[in-house]
Amino acid sequence: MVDEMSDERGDDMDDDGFGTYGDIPGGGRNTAVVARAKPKTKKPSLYRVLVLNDDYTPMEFVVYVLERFFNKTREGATRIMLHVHQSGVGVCGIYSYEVAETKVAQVLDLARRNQHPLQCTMEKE
Ligand code: TYC
Repeated sequence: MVDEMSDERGDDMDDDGFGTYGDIPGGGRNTAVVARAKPKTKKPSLYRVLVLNDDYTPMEFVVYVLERFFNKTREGATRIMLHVHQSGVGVCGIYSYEVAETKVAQVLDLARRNQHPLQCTMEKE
């Protein structure tokens, strides 16, 4: 058991070299704390939300999903839907992890409740 007030050598020397005021910021010396000039920030990773083609989901339902959850115009939504229909997959939008996750869940929930097999997923950009 090491007493808080003593050190490993068991003597009573204050080892920080700054006298007996080690608990005071700056150790009692005339010091100042300078903030970083540029705070370190991290851009959030982005995720693509993808919709997949299938043989059964009605085109109109996919267009509706793109309008409702991805804020597409009727024209934009139709273009994406047709691209997915022809190529197999398409990007609905690009979001932070949490937003992408929510949108995927909303699409899958609406599709399930309407008994459509529409699949939606996300991938890191
Ligand atoms: N292939 C579907 C059909 O012919 C339409 C469709 C388009 C389905 C896009 C899903 O993500 C999709 N009814």
